[in-house]
Amino acid sequence: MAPLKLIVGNKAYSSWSLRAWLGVAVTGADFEEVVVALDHADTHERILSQSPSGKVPALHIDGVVVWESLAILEVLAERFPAAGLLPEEWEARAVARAVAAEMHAGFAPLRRDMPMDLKRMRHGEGKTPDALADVRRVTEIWCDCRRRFGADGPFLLGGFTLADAMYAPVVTRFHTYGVTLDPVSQAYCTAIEELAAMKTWRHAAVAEPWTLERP
Ligand SMILES: N[C@@H](CCC(=O)N[C@@H](CS)C(=O)NCC(=O)O)C(=O)O
Repeated sequence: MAPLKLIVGNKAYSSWSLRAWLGVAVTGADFEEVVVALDHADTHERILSQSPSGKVPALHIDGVVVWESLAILEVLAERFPAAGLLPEEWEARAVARAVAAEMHAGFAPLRRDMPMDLKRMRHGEGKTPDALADVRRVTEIWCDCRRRFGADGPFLLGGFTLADAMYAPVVTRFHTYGVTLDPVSQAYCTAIEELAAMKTWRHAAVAEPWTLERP
């Protein structure tokens, strides 16, 4: 297989990019990374030359371009089955897909009011009633997954799967905005933050030259 190429946005702010990047990172495959700075005059043109939707992330794999973070994760799960991005057991696999799809399709208030920001702590901001309702649903999902499937590891379905990639930016948001969590959710957040790939991404995000006041 030719090396993969992943197009991402600013690591400090592009939560959709983080999801796909984690998926690629856990496959262990060689990949080229192209970072396109968001909110610049040429951003749209640069992304469009690599991604037909005009959005990041986009994955170039064996001559095919795949866009949409969840589709990228599904393709990676299919092409790299040993990476375990989808659990083997059918019930866990079904739930992984359901909670990943719920993240992809929903939680608009959480995404609007607590945008990912790896450059600043924003305690005291973002905790609108609608965002806090999303926090309750997210932590309900996490606690349910951990109770039902968490015996074999610290992640939602035990081992790291595409569901964890989808929720990883939410973990960073809870940290940035100082959201108080139940012990199970807090332990899950720690497991995500301790991932080597997550530390690599965060480190690169902090070193980026671009800083946005309001991501
Ligand atoms: N549904 C898409 C969302 C992608 C998205 O909105 N990406 C943002 C960055 S996080 C983007 O490309 N923005 C560039 C722009 O709108 O110019 C996915 O899951 O990949």
